[in-house]
Amino acid sequence: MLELVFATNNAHKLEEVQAIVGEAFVIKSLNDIDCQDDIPETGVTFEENAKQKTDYLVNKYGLYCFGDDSGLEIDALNGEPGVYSARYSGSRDMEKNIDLVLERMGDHANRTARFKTVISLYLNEQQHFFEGSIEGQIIKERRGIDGFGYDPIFIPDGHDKTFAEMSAEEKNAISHRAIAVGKLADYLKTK
Ligand code: ITT
Repeated sequence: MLELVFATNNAHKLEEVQAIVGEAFVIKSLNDIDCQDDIPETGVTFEENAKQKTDYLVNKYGLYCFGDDSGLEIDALNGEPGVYSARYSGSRDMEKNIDLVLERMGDHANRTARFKTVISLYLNEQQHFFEGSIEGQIIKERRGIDGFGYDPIFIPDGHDKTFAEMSAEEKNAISHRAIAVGKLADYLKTK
C-alpha cells in the first residue's frame, strides 16, 4: 500500500483527508515520521507555500507527500489577508485578526472575498497542484460560533448563514478545502 506524508500536525485535517482519500493510501502526519521541524512558509502565494512544504520533505526525507496552504482573499483589501491570514494582525490571535479586517473594510461597498486552498502533491517524481476556492461576502460584524479563523464574517454566495453558523457537515460540503481535497482524492484514485 502506498504511503503519503501530509505536511501537517493537525490531526483533524489528517482524519478528514484520510476519510476522503479512502484506503488506497496510508496518510501519515509529520509526527508519524518524527519530523518536528518548523517548515518555512515564506512564499507570497498559496502555491509557493504549499510547495515549500513538499520540497522540504522531499529534500530531507525523499518521501512522497502533500502539503496545503489556505487563506482569505478580500477584493477591497487588494487580496489581503491572503497568505498572511493566520497572522494578519501580527499575532495568531483570531479576535485581533478579524478586528483588523473589519476595521480596514469599514463601510466599503465592495465586500466580495474568497477562501482559497492550494495543495501541492509530490508523487512518482511529479509535482501537482490542486486548488479549491469558494466565493462570498464579508459582513460587518461577527455571526456564529462554529468553525474557526474568519468563519464568523464570511457568507458563501448562495447562502444566508456565515461559515460559523453552519454545522461542520454543511461547511465541509462546500468549503475551499473540501474542493481541493476532493480533487486530490480523485487524482490519487487513478494511481
Ligand atoms: P497549518 O499548521 O496546517 O499550516 P494554519 O492555521 O496555517 O495551519 P491554513 O494554512 O490552512 O492553516 O490557513 C491559514 C489561515 O487562513 C488560518 O489560520 C485561518 O485564519 C484562515 N483560514 C483557512 N481556512 C479557513 C476556513 O475554512 N475558515 C476560516 N478561516 C480559514
